[in-house]
Amino acid sequence: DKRDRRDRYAAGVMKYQDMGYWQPDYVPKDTDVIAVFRITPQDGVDPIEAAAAVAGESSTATWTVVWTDRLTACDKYRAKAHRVEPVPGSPESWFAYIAYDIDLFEPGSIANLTASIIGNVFGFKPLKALRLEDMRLPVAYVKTFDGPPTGIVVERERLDKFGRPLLGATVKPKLGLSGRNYGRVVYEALKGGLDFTKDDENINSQPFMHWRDRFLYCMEAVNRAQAVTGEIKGTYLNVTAATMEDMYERAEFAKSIGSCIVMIDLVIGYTAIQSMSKWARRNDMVLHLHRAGHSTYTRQKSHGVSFRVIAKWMRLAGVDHIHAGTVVGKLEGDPATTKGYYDICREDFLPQRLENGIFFDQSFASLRKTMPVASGGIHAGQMHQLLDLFGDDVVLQFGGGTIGHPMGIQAGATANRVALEAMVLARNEGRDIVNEGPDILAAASRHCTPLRQ
Ligand code: CAP
Ligand code: MG
Repeated sequence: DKRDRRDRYAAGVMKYQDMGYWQPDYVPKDTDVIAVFRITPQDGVDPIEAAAAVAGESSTATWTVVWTDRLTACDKYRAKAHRVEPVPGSPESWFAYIAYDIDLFEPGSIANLTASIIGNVFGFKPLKALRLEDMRLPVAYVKTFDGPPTGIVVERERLDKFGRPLLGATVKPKLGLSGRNYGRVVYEALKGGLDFTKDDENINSQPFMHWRDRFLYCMEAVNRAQAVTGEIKGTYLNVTAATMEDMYERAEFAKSIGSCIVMIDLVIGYTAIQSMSKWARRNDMVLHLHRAGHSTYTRQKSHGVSFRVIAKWMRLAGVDHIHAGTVVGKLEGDPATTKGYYDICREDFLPQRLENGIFFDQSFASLRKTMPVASGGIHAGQMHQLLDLFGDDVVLQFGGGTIGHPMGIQAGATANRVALEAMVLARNEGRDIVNEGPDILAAASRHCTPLRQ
């Protein structure tokens, strides 16, 4: 058998499907990890061979049979492509379902999971393009992760805010403000009615404002705003930095001066995210994740990784907030797909729903829930659409939509808060907020000059 395979290789006809990576009769076990990839083979490449190659290279294979395979339980460890079907409306592409034995993965490590599933295959020659669309993560594997340190329920209890979306704003301009001026933006926005303000993705510790200055001025603003409003307020202090040591130092400092929340960017990497999640869990802090950088690999429909997969990984890795899109704002995203992202963050059990891009039933095995964040080009005039799309468990974040208000930052915040309160009230009274939304806003604005403006 071995010699026969070698001869076939030498003749150029040995294929991944001959090596056991295509098993059309395989029935995935409850404990298997399953991935569905969108495969676009090169011209002339058989889609089944392309699927087998992805299964092979994302598990045990290299380009040829190796003698040492026989020293392992090779059939158990081979990933098994078991279903290949055409992508509707896309004649070049195929959905390939691949099952992986749970023992291929180190418990509780996103780095290890991703090194297999997206580690080697995306640059593979027989493929024109490859996209990881969704994954079914078995309960046995989900249970090896700690998940969000705080979660939606406990975050609301700490904030003492219920029955409505939370409101936030990203401080603008993104770069260039001094610590003192930055703190003024935070104070005005919180005093005007927002629950949170937020550092932007790219504000860390630049020459114009070192991180300690920002943290100190921001917390002074939070404390003053809490005193004048009688509400609990927060500001996401971005602790993203060059090293873990720096991030821990910044996070410790944020906690020591009374912050309830810290922020990280997706670009810090999976291991750093899991480390910060562990830190947040030990320190009773809320952990906000800004998905900075994701569109470099999530946006193309034929190549990369769907954001729904990133959202799943991040709930396991353990973030309390994650940016998940707005539908109506300045960044791309359609309602059905975005709903799928929100459900991944907020549901305990998610049934397969292809119209929302959910390929598999997925249980989150009682991991806490991640609060999705709608951010990017939204404003008070869209409040009815935002509330209808996302419901209550969401942070609505208006950067330009607060700080760009013609009457100033505090007025911008007040406009957002009044619009939200009016819309929640109307919804709770059973009104049709989608169709009556503009009228509801107009009525509320008769008593609120900032909203009218
Ligand atoms: C929004 C924002 C956020 C994006 C991120 C910006 O500002 O601060 O980073 O929303 O996108 O820099 O554009 P505005 P996403 O509120 O002024 O638009 O949430 O999709 O990751
Ligand atoms: Mg930003």
